[in-house]
Amino acid sequence: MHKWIGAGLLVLLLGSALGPPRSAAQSGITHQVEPFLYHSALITALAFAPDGRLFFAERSGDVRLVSAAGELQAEPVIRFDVDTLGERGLIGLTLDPAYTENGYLYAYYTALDQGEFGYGIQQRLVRFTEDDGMGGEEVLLWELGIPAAADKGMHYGGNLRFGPDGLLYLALGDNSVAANAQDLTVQPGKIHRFAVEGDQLRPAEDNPWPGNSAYAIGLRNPIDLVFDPLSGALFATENGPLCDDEVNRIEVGANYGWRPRYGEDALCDNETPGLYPDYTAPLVYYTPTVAPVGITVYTGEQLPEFYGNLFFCAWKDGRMRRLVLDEQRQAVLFQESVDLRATQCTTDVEMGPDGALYYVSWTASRAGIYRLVGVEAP
Ligand SMILES: [Ca+2]
Ligand SMILES: [Ca+2]
Repeated sequence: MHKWIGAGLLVLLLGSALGPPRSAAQSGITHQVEPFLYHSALITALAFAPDGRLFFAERSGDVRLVSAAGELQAEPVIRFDVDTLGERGLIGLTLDPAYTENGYLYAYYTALDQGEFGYGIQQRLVRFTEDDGMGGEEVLLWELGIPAAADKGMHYGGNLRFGPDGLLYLALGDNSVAANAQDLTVQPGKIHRFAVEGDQLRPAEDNPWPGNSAYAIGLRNPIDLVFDPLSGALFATENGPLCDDEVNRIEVGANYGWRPRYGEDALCDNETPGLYPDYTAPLVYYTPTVAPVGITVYTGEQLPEFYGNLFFCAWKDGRMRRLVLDEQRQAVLFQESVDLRATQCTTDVEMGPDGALYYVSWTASRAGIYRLVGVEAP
């Protein structure tokens, strides 16, 4: 489903659907919801520093910083000149694995055309150095021009993450052209894996298609990535058309099946197993769609009942899904919506260094960042 659009209306429609809050005793759940930061701008990605400070991306182009105590720094850390048509904007943010030593942050955004390519816009992956809350000059590591004629302002993905292998993974949507997802000569519609070498990104040496940054293909609009701390597996959310929203376990060289005329002259893959020979089944899928966005795995101590569970936010209904995985991390044993009281899980969800589960609630009132914290057992 399309994101970033019409959420105000969505909130009005959903406001009454959340139902009365359950007490901890009734539900057997021992968490409670706490506001962390009220903030009206649309936050697309959360990125914690090891010291508890939280960087976050606003879709309109600012990276902001909030202290572990919830105090927002007045000045943005850095401001990017972004295009916000459709699903464009600042949509990815992550810290370097050695951030504590080098202060590096990486961002992914859709930039206004600078003229030199003759395209409408560029998708850019940049790095900047943060020092005492302020970002230095951005360094362009990678960019992709989008032919204006083909682009509809939709499906750019995408967050970016460093894996346990030290390589940088980027989730790219298909730029509204389904054929891109199966075409290894173009980059949209895939998850890419790069080695960062100085100020350049190179395809990782053991990528499945030599010399190509593609790591997995056949994706329509993957939004967020998480490396499972328990297994090292990579999980990613994926947005299907009117069917097959997915959470995928991303395997090297796998094809997740998105292609032209999907769901039109053929049925959707997940309800028609065997339809597409190269198709890799998702961990779980949703038809009708819910628009899965931010994702994380919880491994903190505050919420022991959630340990090892996968969580994702759904843009379309504002619910936070909790997925309990099997020991091999290959299948979903159980899932439910988490009780968020009157808040929603609109975009990203991340575990903080304090072991609370933070999420973005973009609602008509009291929008901002909330967290699930543990409650002392009675
Ligand atoms: Ca798929
Ligand atoms: Ca996340």
